[in-house]
Amino acid sequence: PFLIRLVTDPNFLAGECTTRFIDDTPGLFDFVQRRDRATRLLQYIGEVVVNGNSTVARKPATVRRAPVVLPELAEGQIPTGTRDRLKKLGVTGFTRWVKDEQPLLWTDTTMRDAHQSLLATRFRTYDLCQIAEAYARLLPELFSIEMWGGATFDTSMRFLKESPWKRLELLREKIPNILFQMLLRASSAMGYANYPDNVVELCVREAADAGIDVFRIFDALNWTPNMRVAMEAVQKTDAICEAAICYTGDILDPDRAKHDLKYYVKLAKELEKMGAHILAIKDMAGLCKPHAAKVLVKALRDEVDLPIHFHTHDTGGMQASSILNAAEVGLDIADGALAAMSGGTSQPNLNTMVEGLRFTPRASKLNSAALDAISEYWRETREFYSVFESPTLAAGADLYQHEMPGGQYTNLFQQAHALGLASQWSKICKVYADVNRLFGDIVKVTPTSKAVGDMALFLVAHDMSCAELMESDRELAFPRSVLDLLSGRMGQVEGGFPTKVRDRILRDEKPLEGRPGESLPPADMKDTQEKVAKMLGHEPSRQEIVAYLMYPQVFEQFAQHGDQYSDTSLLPTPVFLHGMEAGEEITVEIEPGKTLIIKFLTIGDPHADGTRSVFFELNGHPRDVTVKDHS
Ligand code: 3PY
Ligand code: ZN
Repeated sequence: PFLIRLVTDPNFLAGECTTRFIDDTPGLFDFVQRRDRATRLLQYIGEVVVNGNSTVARKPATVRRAPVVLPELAEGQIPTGTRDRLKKLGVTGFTRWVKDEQPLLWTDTTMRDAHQSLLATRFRTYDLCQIAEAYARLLPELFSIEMWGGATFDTSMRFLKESPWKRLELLREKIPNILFQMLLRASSAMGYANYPDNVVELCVREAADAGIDVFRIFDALNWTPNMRVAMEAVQKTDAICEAAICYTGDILDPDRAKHDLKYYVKLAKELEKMGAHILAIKDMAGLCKPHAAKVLVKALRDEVDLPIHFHTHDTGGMQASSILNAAEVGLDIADGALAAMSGGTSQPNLNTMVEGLRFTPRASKLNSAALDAISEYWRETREFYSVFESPTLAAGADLYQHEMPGGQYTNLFQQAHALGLASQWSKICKVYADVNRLFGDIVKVTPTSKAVGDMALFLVAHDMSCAELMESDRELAFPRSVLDLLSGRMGQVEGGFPTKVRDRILRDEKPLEGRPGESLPPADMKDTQEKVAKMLGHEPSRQEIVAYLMYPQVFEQFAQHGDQYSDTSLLPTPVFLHGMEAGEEITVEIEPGKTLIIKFLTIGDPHADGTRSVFFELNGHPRDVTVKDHS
């Protein structure tokens, strides 16, 4: 069509075809560009129709294709919310308001932790954006929406082939009034290893500029020196620095003195001194039992002058009681997930907890009907992701022995399954607990939980107990994460790792002294910029530089995907994951006002060279693409 347009253009026919003609006819290249994006999208759909999407291990028998019906929304101005209040009062005035507020405030984690914990972090921006305006209009009383950080940065590029930055930008546009919250792994930022200080600082600056209001910062070993760089970086912005104590053990158990009440109070005071604006209790494994929650929150209330925000996972099934108990002794903010995305390894049910507090002094101003309507959207949307669901894994009381984080629980099971060890699941849980003790009873959360999990799988696969490991001096290729943990590359633990264990595993490797960030050379930003520019063929934005610094290979593959197929995040989820069905028609808005109507017709028989033609109609005109059949 480009050539046809060219040769039928009146100026061309009149012999005017010089480079000037091209310069003066910009529409020509718009057309090429538009056509090119459409072709690349068709190529993508064709690839998935013929070969499947590699993110989806096997196609389920039935796939939900019907779009989800959205709640009806009134027009007019978006109501004001916590973000407007933060802007008006500044951080100090805002946190004072939080402390003085009588109702318990709520964070909805559905857009981050809930799908991270239930669906391997696979929710796509497409589906998050559809419901965003409903949040802004119907739930302005939410304290915050947790929608970024944790595993989302990695998985969005690695599996979903979409930009985490674009997600933030699009949601921010649609929800200007409610605080956006992210989970930041302190010196590991949005990654799994410690990064140089200047990388952590850049991550924070860019995230704040792009619209993050609350940074929940934790260190996977509760080692505060490793939180300082991230906390100070947040304090230089207008955002809220929420510092977390990671809860492990059981403050009620006299035999678990390492992580007792005194330990947490001391930690909280240290974080307050370091300038935290809000204190989070990050109970990533759902271990903080109902009575313990009351004791802990009461003590922290008495000893620390910061608002307290409680995050837990419902793996054991009773964490709503912990939140409601904590609410009785002055908890300020709690995390929940909307009903359809709650429970199990996710957060407890926000809808029913809000009802649970109705007619009490801590009753919320949130509208229950609105919570239910939005939850209904999530219930239906979840069906798009059925392929990522894990079988329900009810935790037994052994949860309090192995202490696996919610996000890891089903994941490790899947890993065990892939290694043919699923039938030994209860043994893996037991060995996980043994490995924790072997390492000195540590905090287990990304990335330290991965090291403990990898070691447990390693030992079970080698049919070896912790005691046998320590008795033998056989040379073994330990998982990389285990070496990183024991060598101090994930940071230090108070009192250090047990020397004998460290020596047995590290052998001749010398462990790192002090804070990893101190010995890591700063990233060379100029050099990085040049590398990324070469990779992309254009000057990179600072956001692209951050994405590259976090995950160089994943970012490169993501950029290649964009080159090859253009922006596939615009496709509806069933199409992105499973392709199209014969006769199905979709509309894809590639930019405001530019819509493609794509109808999939059929796949042709294989050609001699192993390729197939895939036939479509694009805006009513027949089009086909050629795809190599890998079957
Ligand atoms: C993460 O780091 O992604 C977590 O959710 C830890 O709990
Ligand atoms: Zn969590």
